[in-house]
Amino acid sequence: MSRGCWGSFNIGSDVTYTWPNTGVTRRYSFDVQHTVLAPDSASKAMMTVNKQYPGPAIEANWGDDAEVRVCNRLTSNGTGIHFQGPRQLNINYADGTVSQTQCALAPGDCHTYRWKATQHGTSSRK
Ligand SMILES: [Cu+2]
Repeated sequence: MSRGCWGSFNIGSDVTYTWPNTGVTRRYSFDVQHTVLAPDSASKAMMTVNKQYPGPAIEANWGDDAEVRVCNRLTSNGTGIHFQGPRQLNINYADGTVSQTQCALAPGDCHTYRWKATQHGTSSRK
């Protein structure tokens, strides 16, 4: 419950250019694949991450590094993961927007996205 790990940082710190460096890396492995699920009671083929719907959450503390390995396990579609929310200052190559900041991952390809949680709070991805 202590915020002592933040050192001189606090909730009022300007997160535009400053953040703590915890030295902690949060690692995730995402397999994007077709899965038959029934979220509304009718079975249907869905594009999922790790056969889950909704997909897994990424959790990190302010100043942690995130490392997300994404593998395309689809049979015929290219894909990528766009991390809606985390700031991508000077690392837009890690933003995951297919056709804008990267080429799609072909079936069977994997890519590891790396970014730092430079802002605190909750965000969503799509
Ligand atoms: Cu976005």
